[in-house]
Amino acid sequence: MAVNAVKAHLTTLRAHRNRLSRTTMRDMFAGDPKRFSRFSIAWDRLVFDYSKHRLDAGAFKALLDVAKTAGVKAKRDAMFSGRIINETEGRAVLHTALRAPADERIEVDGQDVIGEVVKVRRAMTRFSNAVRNGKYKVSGGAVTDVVNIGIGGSNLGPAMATLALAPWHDGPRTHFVSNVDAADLAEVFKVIPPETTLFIVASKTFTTQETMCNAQTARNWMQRKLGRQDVGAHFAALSTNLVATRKFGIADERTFGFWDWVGGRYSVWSAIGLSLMMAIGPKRFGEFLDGAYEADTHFRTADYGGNIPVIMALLGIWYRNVWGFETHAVLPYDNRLARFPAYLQQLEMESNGKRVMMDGRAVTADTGAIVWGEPGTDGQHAFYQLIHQGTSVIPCDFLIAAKSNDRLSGHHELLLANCLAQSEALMLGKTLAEARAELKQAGMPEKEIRRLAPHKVFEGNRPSTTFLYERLDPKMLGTLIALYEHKVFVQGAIWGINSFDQWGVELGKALAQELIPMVEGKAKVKGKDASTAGLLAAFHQMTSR
Ligand code: G6Q
Repeated sequence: MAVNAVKAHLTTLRAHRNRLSRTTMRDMFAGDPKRFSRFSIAWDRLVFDYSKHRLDAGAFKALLDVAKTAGVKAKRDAMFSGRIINETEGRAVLHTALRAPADERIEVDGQDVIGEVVKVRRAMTRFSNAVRNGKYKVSGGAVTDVVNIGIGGSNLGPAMATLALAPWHDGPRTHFVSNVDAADLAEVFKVIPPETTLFIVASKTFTTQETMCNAQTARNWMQRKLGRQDVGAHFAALSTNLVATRKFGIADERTFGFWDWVGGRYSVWSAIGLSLMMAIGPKRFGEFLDGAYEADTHFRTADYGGNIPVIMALLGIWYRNVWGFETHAVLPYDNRLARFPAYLQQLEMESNGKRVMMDGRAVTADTGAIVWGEPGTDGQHAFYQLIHQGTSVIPCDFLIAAKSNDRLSGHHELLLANCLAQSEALMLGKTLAEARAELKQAGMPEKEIRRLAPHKVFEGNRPSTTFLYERLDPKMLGTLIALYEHKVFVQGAIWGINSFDQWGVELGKALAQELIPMVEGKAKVKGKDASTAGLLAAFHQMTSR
């Protein structure tokens, strides 16, 4: 029977919440000069600061007890060893095998998987090298542009990581097309030279509507532009479905496989990372994997109390289930991590947006938080107002590098100061007395002070975590992603849900399929609710004008 481990501890956790409600982080910092060292973890390249949370030793211990009750360690070991933990799809969950050392041995159904992983990575490396050094030729010679066509897990990972690692690009230009909206592909068509472009069709199933539509349009466009039918050399595939890739006309030597134990949103480490490998090269791609492996090792070996993903997960549970905070903001002070919040949105919300437990019974407590965010400092001039003074409390993750990858003097100091200022302001807030004193100091008359001061009060006591890392490089990016992956795993283990299926995506897909002939006007609108039927009628009327 699936168990939600929070339930057993709820009374204790609520008592801690009630106790902590009577104090503030400001007071806790004032009363404990060691608070930062007590509530932070320092690796050589990364500091994880969780001291700005509504937490003290007692509450922290109570949270660690939740992880113990959930048996996180045993569940973690089951995942790493290739047991079928994705029960609704009957699959192992082994994205960690994709970054494990070549001499490790992990079996699924008695078959070693590492050998297969290494084989595919070697093939990817050979192909990437040939494309990057110009030995692989398409109609117009060496490849200058690579376009990854894929959606969801087959897009977000490589697109996010390719942007994040732009300073390491020394390969062909890379482009990403995901949306079936023609605008996405049309904008890329404007900038790519057809004679020297390579399309990578990335789809685990090779049946995804949007991807297949974009891939077919890309092939037709190439045939038209090049004036020939055979454009095979301009296409590669990343897929587990060899029958479909062959049918599409992509030769096996340009098809890179993976396995059903790699979930879409966990697949950037697999062949799905080919576009990234082409951009930064196989060596840097290897460092990206190494960074993730470092996080895996930490997750497997550190005690709960010193385990970064376990603490990230418990803080999420603390706020979601005990304080009732619904959303979680990811705020990278790192412009090249612009797509990181979107990537985490999929990772967290598709994994833990579940309403039943592993055994099918309805969950009895809230699961996955709503994840959102944008890079700072831009967000400061937009939505931070609500984080500071709105009525919802939004726990935040701040991410920032100690060293910038760009040498424009003065910028990074300003960026870092802003990042630290935000978490400080959220934690400290500003009392009415402080607001009044400030206005008085500025020489404001008492009547005005009384009118304005309430608007200048910041409640404070708003929680945040800060990740300060040495530099955003391939290895660090790998580490950061893997830490969040394990956070999601721990939360799923505690809630007793399956973090590795995604049935919620299916219903919309099926209904879209059914609607296509009605949209095309090839079938009568039948069996639809009044709103859908009304919108279809209006659509047909507008398009007939
Ligand atoms: C991820 C999801 C989903 C998936 C896309 C694309 O975990 O399963 O986002 O990645 O639907 O699927 P294909 O790779 O099969 O085209």
